[in-house]
Amino acid sequence: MSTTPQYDAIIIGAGIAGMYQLYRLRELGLKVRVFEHGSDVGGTWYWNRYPGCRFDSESYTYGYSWSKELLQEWNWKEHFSPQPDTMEYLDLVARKFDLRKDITFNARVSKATYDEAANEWEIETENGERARARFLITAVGVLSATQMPRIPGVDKFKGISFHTSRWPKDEKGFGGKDIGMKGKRVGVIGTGATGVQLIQEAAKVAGHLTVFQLAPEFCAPLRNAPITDDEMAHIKENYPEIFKKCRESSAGFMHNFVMKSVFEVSDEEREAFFEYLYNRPGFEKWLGNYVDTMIDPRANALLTDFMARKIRSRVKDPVLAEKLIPKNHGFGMRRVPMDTNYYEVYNQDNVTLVDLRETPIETITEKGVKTSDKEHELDILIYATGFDAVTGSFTRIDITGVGGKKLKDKWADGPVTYLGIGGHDFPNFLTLVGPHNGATFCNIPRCIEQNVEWVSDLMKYMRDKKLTRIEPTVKAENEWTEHVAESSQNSLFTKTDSWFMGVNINMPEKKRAFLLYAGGAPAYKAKCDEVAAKGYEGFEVR
Ligand code: NA7
Repeated sequence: MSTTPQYDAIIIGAGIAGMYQLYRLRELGLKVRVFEHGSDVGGTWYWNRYPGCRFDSESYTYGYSWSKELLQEWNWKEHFSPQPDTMEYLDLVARKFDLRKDITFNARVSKATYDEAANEWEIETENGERARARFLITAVGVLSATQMPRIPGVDKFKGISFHTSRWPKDEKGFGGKDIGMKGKRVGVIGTGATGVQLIQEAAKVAGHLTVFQLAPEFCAPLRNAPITDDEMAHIKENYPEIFKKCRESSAGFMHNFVMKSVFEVSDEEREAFFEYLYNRPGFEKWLGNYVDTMIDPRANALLTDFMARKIRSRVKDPVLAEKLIPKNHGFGMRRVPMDTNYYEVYNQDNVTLVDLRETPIETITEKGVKTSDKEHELDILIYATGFDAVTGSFTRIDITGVGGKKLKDKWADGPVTYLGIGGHDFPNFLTLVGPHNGATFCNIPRCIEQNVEWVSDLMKYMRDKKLTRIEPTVKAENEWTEHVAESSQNSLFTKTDSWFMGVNINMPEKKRAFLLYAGGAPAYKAKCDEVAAKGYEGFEVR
């Protein structure tokens, strides 16, 4: 008899999605085990501990909405929560709902194989541990497969060096370790949302900070502030309205596009509205703008011009300002990093921008970074070079479905999925926030809750009806994959290269394909609800 532990469901990952899925399946009375690579819960917030790491979502729209008690118990300290506070919150959730007892930590799942005869999945961790379950649910995150740059010599540097998502832990708290940047020569490679957050903090303390920029992003002010006791009391009273607003918005935020064209208003009115949004907190200047700024290139050009003028007004040296203004994409066509004083950092004497388009990196050396014109000597070198986005957290696991078919091969030309929640030849395999899922372009916990609740209802349905196997049909997954492509056609996201499009300079082998779902969270939820109401239409269930 096999000694491999047996469960009703195995969940991979103990981040926001995995923690809630565990709770819901346990409530159904299922025997569940979570396998988590890290040594604790938290997912993204466990791994990303670099200084400056924080939400770009309003904190009170980000927390779980499913426990009224938790909503009343927890006090957010800032409008955009810093990583240590978020980890403290997730620690509270884990303790309050006693989640850790069903999680195996330090256990990276490296292999998952569907056993057709038994109609079960078997997983194997890097440590060689195995487990079996009828259902395999992935909660592996969209941005968790760390991607180092493919630059010669990355292992040569003798100083302190790591990727931002591997920042060491502060053993006494919830945040990252103080690695001693004070007074040191610090280098940061990468200027995406992560690099922008880190650079602002490093510039405060480094003796000298050198930023290696390949191509700039359009950053916009976050306008964070502490939450007063009165504000928190008001938030607690208004949670139902806050979550309702998020549910009704296209991306799960409190912001929604203004259903008006930039061309319907006068130049003065448009400029005044752009200015108003620029002074508002969070993503409102992106996701609360005139609707055509994200669809019509001419409308986007007006907003882009406004944002470029803002950068010019914030950077003293006009030549440097031009280097910081993106010329290859318009505002909001790629993920917008949120800043506090990012552009002002470049007015400081202790900060240098190295434009890698002018002087590319040739190699990393023992002492620092050698660009085509000189060697930049450093004590600390941080890689803020991003992730193998969305699909990477799947393809880095050896996942085998029916007849030995590999998920990696199925997705070789871009993902093929049904609802971003599963695929043909992979029965009983459910991908929370998988590629093409509505949760991918969303204030993520809002859409995670929809995903988890839908999967939990499915589990209950199957149990009540004594069904044991569910698999999307080829027709359904082809139709959904086409719908994903069609619904992104109008959006400007597809008109430039970014991780949304699966483009990664360090992974030339990755095919260009839209990895998210741009049809909006309400439309996605409506479709999932319709599928369930029709007895899980598009799936073969038996
Ligand atoms: P991103 O947004 O993928 O940014 C990575 C950055 O690193 C970006 O500026 C890249 O330039 C740069 N990069 C990558 N490889 C290299 C090499 N080889 N040389 C120089 N520069 C390089 O990742 P983040 O971690 O900042 O953010 C990820 C998401 O996390 C973010 O969108 C939020 O949703 C949270 P490039 O863009 O290719 O010009």
